[in-house]
Amino acid sequence: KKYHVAVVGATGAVGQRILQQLTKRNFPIETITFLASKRSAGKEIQFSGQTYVIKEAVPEAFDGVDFAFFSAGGSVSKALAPEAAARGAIVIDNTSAFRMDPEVPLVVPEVNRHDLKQHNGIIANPNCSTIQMVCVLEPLRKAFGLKKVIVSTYQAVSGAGAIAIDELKKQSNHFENRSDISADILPVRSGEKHYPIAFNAIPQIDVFTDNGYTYEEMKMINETKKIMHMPELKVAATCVRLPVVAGHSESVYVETESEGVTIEQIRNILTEAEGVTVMDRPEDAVYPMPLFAEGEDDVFVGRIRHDIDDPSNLHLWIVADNLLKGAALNSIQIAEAIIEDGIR
Ligand code: A2P
Ligand code: 11C
Repeated sequence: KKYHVAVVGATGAVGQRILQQLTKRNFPIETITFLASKRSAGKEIQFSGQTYVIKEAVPEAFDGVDFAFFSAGGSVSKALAPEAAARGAIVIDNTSAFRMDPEVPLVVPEVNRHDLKQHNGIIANPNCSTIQMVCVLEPLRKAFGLKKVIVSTYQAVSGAGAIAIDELKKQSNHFENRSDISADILPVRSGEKHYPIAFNAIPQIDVFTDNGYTYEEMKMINETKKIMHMPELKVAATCVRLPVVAGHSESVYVETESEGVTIEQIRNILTEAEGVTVMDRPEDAVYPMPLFAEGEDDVFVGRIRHDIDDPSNLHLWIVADNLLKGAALNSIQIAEAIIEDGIR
């Protein structure tokens, strides 16, 4: 069987990766529609060697669509995802619009594929930094139980969209005058203050919430508990933007329920885990890095160490392509799981 597919935000950083993944994974497409804002309507887009015309994303565009992949920002999803679902499409939404809605499954197939069965037309794709972390936490939970997770992230500019990649590119030419580079996008495009990202590290991703954490940090905290069905899990996060184009990195501290775990055990468990590649040979300077994770499907984990003071606890370094496993690939895997499991 083949399906009618729509891609909303087809011209964006994630949208472009969705097109790549649909082709690469040979997704069973009968017809495909490319949707974006009014600005792009009428422009041409290439897909699988053919030229298509982009249309404006309006409710009627979803008539007859089976799968609608959304990555055009939260407000577009809020307005149009229910319209698409009402027309019979299964929406796979890459924004934060519906993630914490109890009626909407929030899914990483390697972790909670079974939640797909509960969908009411909309399925949420988690935040990129959450996805790569839970892929590694879930096998550890199964083996040892988890009490607490403390994560610090080192995130790529592509998480903030194609426009942030352009800004890093421009600023990167200014090595000599780096203390007064002008900036328009980061940390938050709609915000009042902007800082250069080239030659810098910005400890703010998304806006601040009332408790002093940013939304990005609260997404990691709340989404992890929901995906893993562990409301009791203690999670803390600090999210930082770096001048990296693609690939988020994370330093993760994990408190397990076990009395003591061996590094060999951890490496074996993670080697067996679906979608995870262990890259951990410190003696040969082998560990995950974003430059080499870019374009790869898997989540890479390395620098696996004990807490020096407590052998139940671990330090890990986790890296993945935020636009692939963190977004486009996970979305396509959700659609594939729906088909395989006979949910559509
Ligand atoms: P457009 O190219 O027409 O602006 P990114 O995450 O890289 O910033 O990309 C955002 C994506 O969301 C783009 O494809 C953009 O299309 C799309 N988009 C932005 N606003 C709207 C809108 N109001 N309706 C539909 N798509 C939108
Ligand atoms: C970033 N994680 O790196 C964000 C991008 O909720 O889907 C993804 C935002 C989201 O800026």
